[in-house]
Amino acid sequence: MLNRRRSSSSDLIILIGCSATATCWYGKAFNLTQLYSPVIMDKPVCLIDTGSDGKLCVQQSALQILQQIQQPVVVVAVVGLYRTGKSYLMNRLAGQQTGFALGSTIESKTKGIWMWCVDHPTKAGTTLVLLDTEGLGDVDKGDSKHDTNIFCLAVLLSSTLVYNSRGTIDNRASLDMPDMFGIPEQTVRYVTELTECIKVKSSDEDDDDSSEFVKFFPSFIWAVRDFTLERKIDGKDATEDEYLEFALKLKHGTAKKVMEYNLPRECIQKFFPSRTCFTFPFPTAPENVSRLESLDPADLSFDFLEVTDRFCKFVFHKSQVKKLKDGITVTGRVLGHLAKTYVDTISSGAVPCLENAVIAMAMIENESAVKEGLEVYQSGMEKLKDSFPLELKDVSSEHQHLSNMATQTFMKRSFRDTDGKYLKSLEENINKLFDGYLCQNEQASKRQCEDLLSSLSEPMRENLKQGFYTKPGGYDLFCKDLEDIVKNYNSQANKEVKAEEVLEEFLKQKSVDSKAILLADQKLNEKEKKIKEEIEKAALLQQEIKAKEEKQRQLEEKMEAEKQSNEERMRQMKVKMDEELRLQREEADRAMDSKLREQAALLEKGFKEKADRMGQEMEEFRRQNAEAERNKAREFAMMIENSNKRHEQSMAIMMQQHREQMQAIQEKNESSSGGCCIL
Ligand SMILES: Nc1nc2c(ncn2[C@@H]2O[C@H](COP(=O)(O)OP(=O)(O)O)[C@@H](O)[C@H]2O)c(=O)[nH]1
Ligand SMILES: [Mg+2]
Repeated sequence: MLNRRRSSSSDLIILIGCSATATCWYGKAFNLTQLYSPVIMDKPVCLIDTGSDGKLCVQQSALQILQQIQQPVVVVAVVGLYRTGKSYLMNRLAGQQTGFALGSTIESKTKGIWMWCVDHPTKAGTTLVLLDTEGLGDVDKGDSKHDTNIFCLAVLLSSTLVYNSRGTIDNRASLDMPDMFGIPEQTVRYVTELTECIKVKSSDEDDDDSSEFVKFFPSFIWAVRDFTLERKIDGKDATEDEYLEFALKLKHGTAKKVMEYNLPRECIQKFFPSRTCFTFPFPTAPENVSRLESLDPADLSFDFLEVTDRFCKFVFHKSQVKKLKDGITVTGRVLGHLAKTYVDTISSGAVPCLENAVIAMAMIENESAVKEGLEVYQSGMEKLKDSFPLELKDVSSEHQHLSNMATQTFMKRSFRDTDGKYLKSLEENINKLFDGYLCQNEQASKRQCEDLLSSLSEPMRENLKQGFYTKPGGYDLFCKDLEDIVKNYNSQANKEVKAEEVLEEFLKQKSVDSKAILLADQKLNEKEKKIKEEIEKAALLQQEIKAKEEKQRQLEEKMEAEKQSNEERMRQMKVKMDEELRLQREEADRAMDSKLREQAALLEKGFKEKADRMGQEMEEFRRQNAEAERNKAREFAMMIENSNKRHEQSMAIMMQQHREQMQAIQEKNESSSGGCCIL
């Protein structure tokens, strides 16, 4: 782990590593508050590698790191030919001199995809994930499919893709056919191959759905290294971005050569929602260039430092948090799952599909969201359990509070729970737990009430043992003692959930003694005994009714708590639904803006036919967006309806119990009034 401290004399930030002192040369990009936040990794690790079977595989240790990152991630991936300074540039973004291994021989160092997670220097609460890829077109590998896969994964996993190339658009090329970023045309095919390597929807297997790429593709930065020419177009100075647009300019005509020339350019324009260019001058004297990482910043060219600084600032300020289809934010944890899903798909020979990835992510995340929600509920209730027995209203209100918190926790992590399956699972599990806690509270209450009665009736037990009540007038004495016990008990246990039930049981037990005492009491004649017996029976029944009524009241209280929890759940679901719809709309608007810009550019440059095609694409886009919104709204409405139905059903069950109890009470009442001559 690194220690960071601020240099006292200047704005430079000194990063002290375990092996060397590294200077953060974009110094001012940091501010003090971020200085002391923890650095996640002190060096990069391999994220995606080639296994012994020659297939791509994800490194478990890297997944474990991502698993711990709960923050949203900005993912910057670099791609391009091998040995073009990609790793060096990524180290700059990490604010370090060393980190990703640089190749100083002809053999490229980076294999597969390497990852470095650092605190985002400007976006608090966000992690910057840097992905350095193995260079494309390494002749030694002789496996172009492998290159395509690496390129494809970089596109799929990043929110900003840095397309790195060395060399310039030479004079000859720039006047006539600028070669693509100085990269041989054969490497540009990776972009055109994306249409076959990435699917948006799983359903239209053979359809080309690349017109939708722009919705989820990363923004695009072209980094041209060792750019030694003046940036001039038609003799006029051009900005870096103008230069990029110039390089991407399409040619008129339908000849095969023109089409081949246009295709990758069209793909870049169509697929990537935004494009920017940085032209880096030669970094230092030629004899130093192979040991760039060990050079003092003072030995680097001022212009090179200036562009690098501007590049880093641009990435820090403009790179967005990685989003999944439908605008869902990607955290480190989700990025790990995403990498695994895509790599597994590619290794199995299938084509990665954005829609399927979202479904897979949603499944993993929603299951975890249920677990997290339950943990919140359970840990809160476990704490409450220490103070059992409690009044029902106290248990219920804490249940409601924790259930709301659990729903909030669930909502924070879950997404695309369109049929409410996971929310339902959370609800059912919480209710199961709640029933369990209610039961434990009742047992604790029962124990407490029984203990109380046991201690209050201790003298009576002693009297019974001694035969104290076995004498004329003994029954009245017994009744008096019993009355005192009940009075005392009621004053001490009246708030206990089990108070009435335990008392009912106690009185039933005592009625055995009472009957014997009454029978033996010679002070009373037969008629008086009969009357007393009936009075006692009526009192017992009264207690039974009281206990049943209390149970019924408690059921109603539970029903009310359930009703309120359900209302709160539905409210939170509605908020979530609106948020997801908003994100979906935002994503559609962004894509539409990008298409409108492309269309305007095509029209301006006289490509009417292409512009018309784009117009049709947009029409189709609008239709799809509207349909997607309608579907989402319908799915949510159905979910809420199902949830309400579920709630109504459980209410109906409770009401049925309620009715049965009432009936039982009524029947008791009728039979007792029929049998009792004195009431
Ligand atoms: N000429 C030149 N060399 C560079 C530049 N950046 C890095 N290098 C050197 O190029 C070699 C390969 O760099 P590296 O970052 O490993 O390239 P990668 O294979 O694309 O990752 C190293 O010796 C670096 O010192 C640059 O902008 N221009
Ligand atoms: Mg490298």
